[in-house]
Amino acid sequence: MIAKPKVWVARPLFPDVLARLAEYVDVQAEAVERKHSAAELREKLAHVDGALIGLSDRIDAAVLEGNQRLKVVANLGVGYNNLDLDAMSKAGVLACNTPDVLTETVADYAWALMLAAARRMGAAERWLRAGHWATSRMRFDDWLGVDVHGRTLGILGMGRIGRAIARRAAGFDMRVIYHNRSRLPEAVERESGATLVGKPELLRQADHLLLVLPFTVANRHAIGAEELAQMKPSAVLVNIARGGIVDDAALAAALRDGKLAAAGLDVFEGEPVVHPDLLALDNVVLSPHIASASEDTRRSMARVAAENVIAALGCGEAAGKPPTPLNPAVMSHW
Ligand code: 8YV
Repeated sequence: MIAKPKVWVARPLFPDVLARLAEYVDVQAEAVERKHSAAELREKLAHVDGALIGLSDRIDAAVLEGNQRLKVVANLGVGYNNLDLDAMSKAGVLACNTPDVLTETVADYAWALMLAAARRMGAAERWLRAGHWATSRMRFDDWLGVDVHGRTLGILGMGRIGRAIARRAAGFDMRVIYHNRSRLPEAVERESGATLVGKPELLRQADHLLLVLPFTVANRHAIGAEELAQMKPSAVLVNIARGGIVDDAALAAALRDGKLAAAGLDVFEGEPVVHPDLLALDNVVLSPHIASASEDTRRSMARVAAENVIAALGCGEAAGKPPTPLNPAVMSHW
């Protein structure tokens, strides 16, 4: 009997997804959630044919050096700044991510953060829970927030998630502007109801600025002190992309000094550690990188990752045809 391929699952995963993997492969699943060091990744990946990993697991040339066995790594997320695709291609390792299945859920969450930050929901809830409502005389002009409806929504980065965020703006009678590396095809622009503008225009005109950029070297601190200074003091900034896109210290300073009204942040530069200056502010809504975390979507992400590994290892109904490869050319050398 031919031995089943071996697959390492680096984070605890839904039992039904592990069972699906086990139909075809020998599964070694971690029971505890944690970040793995380069040395641990190197050791684990040396003895398996495939792996499902989290965003905190970084796969680069050093991790892959000398690895003759590994064929596929599936990232449990759409963003893949933790994967060095060049190094993976050179090592003949297929990289896969989880696009599409999370688009609408992440767009919903971007709106939740925008509304919560604009209407000061986090601070209001903390105030109520602390018992202040019952003991204070709340004034008619307390808790005034920023309107969302009828305002200008700016989107930096107009991929699948940016477009899903834009589509929702029609229900709020918003004008939508976006900035992107390249202009969207006319039909897509029409469907999103969005108009392309330069980055300075986007910063100056947006009442609500949503960051939906992939994290690349070029996008590091795409929003820093200089960019924040160009925004309206009444504006709201929302980041559901990657922490490093925003200079968190500069953002905290702008929020503290009244240069920006509020922010909603799901991602942070040094996450899971959050900049203490942000933690000290009341006009920022913070969440622990959960934009894709709905029951259905996290299950779908896990399933897509599993199907990629199964198919890449030549098993299952789609053998040889993983659904969402990032560097499919490597498969022609297998
Ligand atoms: C994470 C994300 O994958 O898809 C992405 O790029 O950032 C999220 O969906 C998720 O939080 C699991 O770590």
